[in-house]
Amino acid sequence: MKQPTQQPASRHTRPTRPAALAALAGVAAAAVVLSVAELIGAFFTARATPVIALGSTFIDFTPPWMKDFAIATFGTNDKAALFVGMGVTILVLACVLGVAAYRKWSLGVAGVLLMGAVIVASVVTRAGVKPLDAIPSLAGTVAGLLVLRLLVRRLWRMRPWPEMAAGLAFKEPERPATSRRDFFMATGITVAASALAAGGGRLLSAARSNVAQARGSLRLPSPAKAAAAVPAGVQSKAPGVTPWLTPNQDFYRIDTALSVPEINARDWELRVHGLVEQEVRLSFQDLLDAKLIESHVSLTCVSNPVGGNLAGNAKWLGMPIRDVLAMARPKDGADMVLSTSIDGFSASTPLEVLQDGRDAMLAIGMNGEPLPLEHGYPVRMVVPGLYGFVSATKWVVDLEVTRFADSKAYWTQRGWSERGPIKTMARVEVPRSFARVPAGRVAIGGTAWSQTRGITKVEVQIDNGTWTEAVLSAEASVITWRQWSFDWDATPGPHYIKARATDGTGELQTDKRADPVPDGASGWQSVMVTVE
Ligand SMILES: Nc1nc2c(c(=O)[nH]1)N[C@H]1C(S)=C(S)[C@@H](COP(=O)(O)O)O[C@H]1N2
Ligand SMILES: [Mo]
Repeated sequence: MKQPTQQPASRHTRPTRPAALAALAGVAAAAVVLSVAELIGAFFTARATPVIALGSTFIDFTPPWMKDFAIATFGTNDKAALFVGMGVTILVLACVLGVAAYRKWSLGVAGVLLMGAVIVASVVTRAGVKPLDAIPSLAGTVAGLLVLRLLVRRLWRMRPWPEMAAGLAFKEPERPATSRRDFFMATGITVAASALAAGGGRLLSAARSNVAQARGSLRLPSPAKAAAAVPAGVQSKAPGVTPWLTPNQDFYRIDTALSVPEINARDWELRVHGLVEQEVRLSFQDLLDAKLIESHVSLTCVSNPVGGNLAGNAKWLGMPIRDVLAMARPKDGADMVLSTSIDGFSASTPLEVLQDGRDAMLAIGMNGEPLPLEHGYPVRMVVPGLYGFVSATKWVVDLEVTRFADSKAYWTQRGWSERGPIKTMARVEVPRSFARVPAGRVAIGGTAWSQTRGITKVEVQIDNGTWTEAVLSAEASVITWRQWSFDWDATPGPHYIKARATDGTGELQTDKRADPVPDGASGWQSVMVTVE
């Protein structure tokens, strides 16, 4: 009879490249942590899964220069860039963890527990997240630890005896040795199961969410005060200029929300409190029943660089904020309204701006549709004349009447200004920067804005020639952007096109270059083109 169990030859195979295999084990364990949390997380708040919570925490700690850099470099792809960066970081840490666990198991345990603690800490500190939402991350951490143990043990069994780490609980000689193939099999199965769990978690949470469906079947009421008719000729005559009205799917999106908050309109409530005579609570039905207004308003992001496209123009439907404030009756001394979203973002808006005649509103509709989820469904703020970071709170749930001296908003705490009136800007859209155009008549055109002051003049300069007035398209209102065009008789060679606007108070757009931080970019845009 043959001896069935002992296979001394294979037991003494030393794993070739043990560090690489251990790193692989670490990566598999990290995949288990994240995917198990994702799967179980389908039954909890979406913002509480490790990847989203870690990313959100990272965003909150992002210094202003880095936010500025990210938006300047990646624009509205800044979130994708963040995920790639996080993925690489997690990958590297997981490799280190695997190697550490292989060398000394107690180090592996400490590493996994430390990562678990960081994940749980970032989960439970998210706004609107309940302590129970830590369960998916805890379960993921435990599962990751078990898998790491399983895989690392297989690696140890490939080691020759003298190298066995001292003090291991189990007696190795009695156990069968492991082959490389066995290790790769176990790792492969783990990674495949993780992918399945993560995908399943995704599908499950999508299926469990009915917010998108509820939005689809929502009927918007008609406004008590309709939007002023848009005059003919608001569109620039230059072909290729951006549409005057931005379709919802093309509207820029900027926010700190890695997973779009899903709020049931039926559960939505706005609390108005602070320095007020009367605390007010509004339900979504209260908004539907209120006297709504409709108005075209152009939004602009403070992070928009000169010539950038973080601006959009839409028709908004909503309840005037001054009507809400009239119910609450602000006390003397209040000068600011701090609006907060369900995920913790906040904006500080001057009280007087919300009470003057402009169409500041709690918006529920965008271009005739309920707000898209990523633009704040079910309710957001829209305030003409102010950059979004101090006014346009999406998924808004709380208005605190307070004072600038007492409270700081999200981005103000991170080095941006506390107030943000929009700066006058003329943008050249055609021809594009570095375009090659044929000689002869070339249509130059673009969009200018100076919300609440309006645009009364746009001038164009070719190379260092004289500033010449462009043709202004029709103006819808002083709170929407205004387009322009300019016919240029282009001669061969390289040329620079510059544009600048004058606002309704007669003030010329400043040529002083400023970065977006802390209160918006300025300067005249210059576009280089080659005429052939
Ligand atoms: N909840 C929430 N609201 C927010 C933000 C955010 O990060 N979170 N960003 C603000 C900023 S900086 C801008 S420019 C506008 C952009 O609105 P949009 O994404 O609908 O274009 O939303 C504002 N409202
Ligand atoms: Mo913004």
